[in-house]
Amino acid sequence: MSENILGAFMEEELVSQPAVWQRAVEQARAEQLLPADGQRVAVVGCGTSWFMAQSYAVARESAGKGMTDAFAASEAFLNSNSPDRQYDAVVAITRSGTTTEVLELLGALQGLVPTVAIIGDTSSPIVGLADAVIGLPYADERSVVQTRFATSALVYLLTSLGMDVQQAIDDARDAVSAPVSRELLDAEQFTFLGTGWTVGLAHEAALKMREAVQGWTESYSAMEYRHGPISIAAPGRVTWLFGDQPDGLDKDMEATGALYVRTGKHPLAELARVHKVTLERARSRGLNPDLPRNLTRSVILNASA
Ligand code: F1P
Repeated sequence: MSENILGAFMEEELVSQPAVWQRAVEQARAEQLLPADGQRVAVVGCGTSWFMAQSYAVARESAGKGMTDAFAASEAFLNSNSPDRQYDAVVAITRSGTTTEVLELLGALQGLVPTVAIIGDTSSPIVGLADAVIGLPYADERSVVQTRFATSALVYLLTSLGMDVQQAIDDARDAVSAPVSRELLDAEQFTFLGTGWTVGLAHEAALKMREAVQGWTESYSAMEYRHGPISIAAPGRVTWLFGDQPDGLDKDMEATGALYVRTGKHPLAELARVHKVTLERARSRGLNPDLPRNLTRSVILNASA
């Protein structure tokens, strides 16, 4: 692999997702490091990791495993600053293990509430801060833009809830190898939609294209989309649904003239397909998603990353 090829790391990492997800499934089945069923859990992270936290939180609570809330680490209302809002455990998601807001939060929670960190870099400082560590070093990445760590962390977490992700793995094999159509490459704007646990995936897809393509993207819950944002849909633009469609949305989309993408494939595989589209859109604009503008692998405040 040549480092001169734009997004060479991102390509290798996104294509490896089906195989890496399989490893995450096996690891999740072999470990029991997450909070027990019934516990009140807060899940935290920043950026991509926050969106994975959102997906997990909805999936856990929907599966009847206990109250689960997701917070951006910088905006978390946890035991230390809100005595009325008591959590039994906090789960932190971070690829780097060096993100300042996550480290500060776990530091503040030490001795107050049990914490579990799900991480990519198993030599990072978060290892000394969290009470338990779930390491996914085989999913760690060299590209600044995250693909497989985030999705593998979510695969691990969903598997821990008893969700079977085999369909995602099967669908993703096609998703990461299928060619990207000219219409998707040239589209002016993308809006991503989800329902339930896939809303977090929609937010992540939109972030990916902002980071790597510097493009105009939006993301909503599919029901909320009709409360205003659908005005943005127009010919030459794309609206992409992850998972179930609310009644009548296809008819509403037809009237807009936008390209409506709704494949019926597993939502995680659809996110992997967005990764591929993102890579090709970045390349077609001469951008390197391994090194996006104004972004580092980890946001370390008051220091250079
Ligand atoms: C979180 C994050 C990423 C973002 C970029 C900077 O990192 O904000 O979401 O894409 O890579 O860092 P982490 O805490 O998961 O390492």
